[in-house]
Amino acid sequence: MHDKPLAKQNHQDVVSNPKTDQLAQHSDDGYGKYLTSNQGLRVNDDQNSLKGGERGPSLLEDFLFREKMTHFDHERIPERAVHARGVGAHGYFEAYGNATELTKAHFLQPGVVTPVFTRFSTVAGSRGASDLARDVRGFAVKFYTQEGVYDLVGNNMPVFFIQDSIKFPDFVHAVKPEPHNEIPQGASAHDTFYDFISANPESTHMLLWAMSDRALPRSLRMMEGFGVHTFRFVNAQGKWRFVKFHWKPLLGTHSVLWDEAQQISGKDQDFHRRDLWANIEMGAYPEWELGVQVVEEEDEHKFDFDILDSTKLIPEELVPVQAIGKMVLNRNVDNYFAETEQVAFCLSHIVPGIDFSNDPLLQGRLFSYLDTQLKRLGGPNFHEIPINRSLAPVHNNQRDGHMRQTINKGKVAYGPNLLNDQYPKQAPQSEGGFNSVYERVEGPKIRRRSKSFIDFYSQARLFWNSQSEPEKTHIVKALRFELSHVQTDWIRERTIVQLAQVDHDLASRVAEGLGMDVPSAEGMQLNYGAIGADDKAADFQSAPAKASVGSSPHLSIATDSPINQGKGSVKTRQIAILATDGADVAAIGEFMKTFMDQGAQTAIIATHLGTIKGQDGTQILVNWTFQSTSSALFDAVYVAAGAQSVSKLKQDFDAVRFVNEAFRHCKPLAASAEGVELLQAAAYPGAEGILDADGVVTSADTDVADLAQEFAEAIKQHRFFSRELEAVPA
Ligand code: HDD
Repeated sequence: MHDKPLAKQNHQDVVSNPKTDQLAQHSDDGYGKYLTSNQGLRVNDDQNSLKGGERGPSLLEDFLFREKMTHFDHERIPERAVHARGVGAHGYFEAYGNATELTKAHFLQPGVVTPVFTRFSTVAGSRGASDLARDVRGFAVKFYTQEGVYDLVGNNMPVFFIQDSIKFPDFVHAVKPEPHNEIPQGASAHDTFYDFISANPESTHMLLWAMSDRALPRSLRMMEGFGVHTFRFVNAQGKWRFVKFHWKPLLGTHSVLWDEAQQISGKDQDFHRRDLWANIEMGAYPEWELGVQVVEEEDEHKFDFDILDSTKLIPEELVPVQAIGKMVLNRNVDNYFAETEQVAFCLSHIVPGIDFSNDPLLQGRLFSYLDTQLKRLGGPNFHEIPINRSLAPVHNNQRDGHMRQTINKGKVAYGPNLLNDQYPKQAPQSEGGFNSVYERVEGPKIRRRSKSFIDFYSQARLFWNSQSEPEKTHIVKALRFELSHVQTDWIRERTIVQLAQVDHDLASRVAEGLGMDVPSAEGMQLNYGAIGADDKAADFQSAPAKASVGSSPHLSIATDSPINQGKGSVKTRQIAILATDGADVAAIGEFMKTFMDQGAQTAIIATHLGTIKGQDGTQILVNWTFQSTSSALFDAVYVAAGAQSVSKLKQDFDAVRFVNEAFRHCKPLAASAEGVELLQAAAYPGAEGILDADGVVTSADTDVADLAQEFAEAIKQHRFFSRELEAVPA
């Protein structure tokens, strides 16, 4: 059916794969080549316009000027309607071969390795917005399988804000900058968003996810991915089962604090894309396992929620996630625009062995993605753009259209035909022809939300109950921050009332920070969503969250949660070493070697760039100064020994603040010998006990071996939220 199967290969080999080879045919680096026009004409002078005399008028005849200027004038294309800000990378997916009973999809068969392209994105911000916004993250993976392109277009959260895609334009208009003044950029903390949220309680569950630490990933390499919807797996015997997709990061799932995120957005708005790029360039390839939750057809209704409702998830305690393969991202793009900007993900890109469910949010997406590419990428031939091109051969009767590349031979452009012996022929299922699963569909033609969807608060409560105390504190703080940016009182009040339907403690803790009590829901219509003009609103009001809702530990990203167990590592962690002239350079060298051998990355932060001279005269290169970087960009901080160095650092406000902030952001700190004095200097009201705090490692002497070991254990804990104190003079 197809040319040579992709043999199982290791990291290095997989860099050169059929997709890379296909893209290579379209790549050009121009080095060693003469400058030409787009027509291949070698250009002799590209620096001067053609004029009538050196000081004369420019001539219309100057076709080189016109071609160059015209192409420049049309370089910009519409940004994506949502998810405009993103970063992509190439890699491969290796099947574990344990899904053959579940699906006939070729890329999931034993030993099959498939090239992939993955694009991560934020949702609300424009293309130039900051990476570290509080937002949902897009997690879109394009599999170039031998049966065609398969797109799994997910997010880093397993549920969504709305139950029916017809509401998507409303939701997006509400979260995007307000239309009268285009404010705020890439943020949900404003009136229209909370007006929508407080009128559409179907969004309550997702609101809590968006206010949780999940919305502030430490790195795109350290976040989960979810297909969100219920899909179907179809096996070779035609048997189908419901399936939900998960991506589990091998580095664990970790986040930053909101104050830190704001600092990072100020210091480096490319924080996430730089992190991904740099780690791939260094060979620290990020990896995720693809997992599935499988529900038999006959078990569709065994849950106390509807699996076709995308505001609901299936707790892993009820249906465990089975890992069926692994994705490794191991090659950065050669050109951002050509690859990451022009990549087009469409949910309708599926392969035999995978199919859709009747989830009303999914159904609308099947239209929107294809539709939106027509405008953004200039027409129906976007599939021919190299990054979107299938590795499986394409043969059909779709012709012409803007920017058509393929030259379809012959006079037959229709089917059925006899002139061309019916070619290109319909493929029998035995030959990989795709056919939708057979499903009896019955019911009146109706525009109505299913009653089985009308429980807006129970899973929100499940999520809240599943959070650790620090995670709950972060959700409360996030809602206080967001609602304090809402100008309209009654929108704040309505939102608090919605939260009270989930959990009263949640609502009262948020209200307290807003200087208000929890208003009564008495006489308040809580749900305006899902209701047509002639519907009785009362029929669509949800009861408060079921008291019986327990918790699902897999929903917490605390270091000791099931999803992070055994994943603590210093690999790719950024460690700041604070030192200046007079530091113990020998000890610093030993410290750096210890951590770089474990795959961590270290950087020396000093009071000046260049090199610092150690107490023994040896020199070491400085990476940053306290003015050119921030502790927010690092995972951990070590203060090196050396009396002269430490006394200089103690006099430097930025050095003191660097430690102070890192402590406030609950990061692991370490110091050797005199270095301990800088930690003490950074203490602030309420943090007098800085040296005894969790995650602070010190040694009286300059021997770094033991200290490094203890510090590594602290770094594996990611953060020490036990010391999250209110009053910090940062
Ligand atoms: Fe969407 C882009 C994910 C609901 C309509 N969406 C887009 C991208 C991701 C998602 C990751 C960026 C793809 C890329 O990187 O190029 N969208 C989701 C998820 C949803 C979701 C996980 C809910 C489960 N989206 C959703 C709905 C609709 C859309 C309900 C409309 C019916 N999404 C779009 C879009 C975008 C898009 C307007 C904008 C750019 C694009 O498609 O390529 O078609």
